[in-house]
Amino acid sequence: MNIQLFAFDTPNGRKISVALEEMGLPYDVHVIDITRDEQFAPDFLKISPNNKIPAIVDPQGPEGQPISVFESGAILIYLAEKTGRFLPTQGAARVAVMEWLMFQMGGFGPMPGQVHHFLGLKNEQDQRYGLDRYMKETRRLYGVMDRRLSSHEFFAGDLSIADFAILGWVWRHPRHQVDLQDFPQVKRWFDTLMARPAVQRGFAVPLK
Ligand SMILES: N[C@@H](CCC(=O)N[C@@H](CS)C(=O)NCC(=O)O)C(=O)O
Repeated sequence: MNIQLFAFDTPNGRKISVALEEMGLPYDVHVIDITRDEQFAPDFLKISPNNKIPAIVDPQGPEGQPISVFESGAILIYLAEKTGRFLPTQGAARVAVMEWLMFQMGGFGPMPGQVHHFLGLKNEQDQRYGLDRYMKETRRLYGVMDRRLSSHEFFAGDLSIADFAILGWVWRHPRHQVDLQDFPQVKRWFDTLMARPAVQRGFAVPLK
C-alpha cells in the first residue's frame, strides 16, 4: 500500500512531495487545509500531535508494521533511510547532510515564516519591529547559503534531503521578498533543482 501524505501547499508540505517524487515512492495525498483549521481535527492529531502539516503514514514501516511520522525533518530522514537514497549511511558525508537539514529546520524556515506572518498584519506599526528583525535574519541566512554554495554544487555533497528541505523555503522567496539576483549561488542552485522533472512533479501535485 502507498504512503499516505497529509500536507498543504506550503514550504514544509512541498519538501515532502518533492522528496517522495525524487525517491520514486508511490503515495496518496490528503490535503489538510490549514486555512480552515483542518490541522486541529482529532483524527489528524493522532498522527501529528503538534497539529501541523506535514505528516505521513507508511503502511509498511519498520518490521512491516504501519508507522506515522510528523515533523518534516524526521519525515525526510525516515524516507531517506527507507529508500537508501539522498542521505549517506555514515561518516562525514552524513554529518554534512544533517548539519544543513538542521540549519533549515531550526533557522531557514522559522525565520522566513515570521516574515510571512508579519507581512500579513494590517497595521504598519505592528509590522515594523517584526519585519525589521526577521527580514534581516532571513537575508543573513540567504548570505550563509550563498557562501556555502559558492564552493559546493549542493548543500552537502551529492543532492540530498537537505536540498529538498531548503528548496521548500527558497521556493517561497517572492513571499518573503528576497530577490535571488542578490544571491547568485542560491539562484544557480534553485534553478538547477527546479529544472529536475521529479522536483517539478513534487511542486505540481495538488496540495490545496
Ligand atoms: N517544524 C514543523 C513545522 C510545520 C509547520 O509549521 N507547518 C505549518 C505549515 S508550513 C502548519 O501546519 N501550520 C498550521 C498551524 O500552525 O496551525 C515541520 O517542519 O514539520
